[in-house]
Amino acid sequence: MSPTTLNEVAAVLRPARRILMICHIAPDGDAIGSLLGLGWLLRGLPLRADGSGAQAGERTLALVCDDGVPAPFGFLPGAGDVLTAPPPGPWDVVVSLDASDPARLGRAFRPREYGQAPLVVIDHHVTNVQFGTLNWVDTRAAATAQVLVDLAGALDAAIDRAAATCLLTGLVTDTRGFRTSNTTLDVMTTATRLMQAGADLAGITERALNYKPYSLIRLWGPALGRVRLQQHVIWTSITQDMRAAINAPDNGDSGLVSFLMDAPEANVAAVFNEKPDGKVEVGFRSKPGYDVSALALSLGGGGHPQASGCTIASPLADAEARVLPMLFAAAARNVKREA
Ligand SMILES: [Mn+2]
Repeated sequence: MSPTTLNEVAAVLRPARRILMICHIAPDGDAIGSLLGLGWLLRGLPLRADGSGAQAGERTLALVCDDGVPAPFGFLPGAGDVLTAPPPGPWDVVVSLDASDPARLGRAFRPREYGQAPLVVIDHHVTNVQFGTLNWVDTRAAATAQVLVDLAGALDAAIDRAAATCLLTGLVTDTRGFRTSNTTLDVMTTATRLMQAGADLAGITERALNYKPYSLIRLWGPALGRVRLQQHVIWTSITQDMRAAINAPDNGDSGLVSFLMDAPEANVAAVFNEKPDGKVEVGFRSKPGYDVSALALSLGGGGHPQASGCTIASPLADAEARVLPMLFAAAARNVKREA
């Protein structure tokens, strides 16, 4: 199978009347921003009569995320339209956004219901397993939102203010405010285009990136109290007891693992987050030159060299015992120096 081109993806999407779009579970700003952003691009794209006698008319779009829209992204245009389960088909096309494998789509992914509809995978994760009929996976892109700006060009779709706001949110959150090592000139050029289209960079940064509710700031207290540094690995954990003690919601660590990675003594950072079902969600970060994507993949997760994650179905202490040796190995191996 030859690699998919952006024009092939555009050719499949352009005539489609009924489109189901799904982003990954535990969604971040790029997942939600890409889901909503593609929705706005397609709403603004005229649906022409296709010569088969069918009338030109409105597209039917369904935007789905198993876990809904997290609070920091509730301000995005169209956030209220996101469904937590797909409505009945049939669909002309199903699109997966920002997900490296089908398990990341959760219960929303129901391939047996798709019939002949092609599955279009649009992503930027180096760990993507190419599970679509068409796979447009651009690993040079800093965000799926950036890939969608390229797709807008191939579709000849106008980027209105709503689309630009959603897509810039994806870029801002995945690059932590244009600070990650994959923040290239292309990223900045794309961001400039989105600002020219009306997206408010400062507003997006404030609402989507800096968002830290009081309950989560309080949770950082006990989490930072047990932080450890060993062999250039910095890590901590968040237990259900800690959350219960301060009534903190079960929605991640809101950037704690990125904060830990700011320590100059560390090459690799991790936060072990105990979930209500007893499983442990682990977030990984690394300094440029170190790679946490391979270990996340080997643990059933995925991500990027500098940011990845996985879920481990064992108690917290067992999860730490299993993962820490892998972190020590990753922190000892400078992939840039070896290349
Ligand atoms: Mn992403």
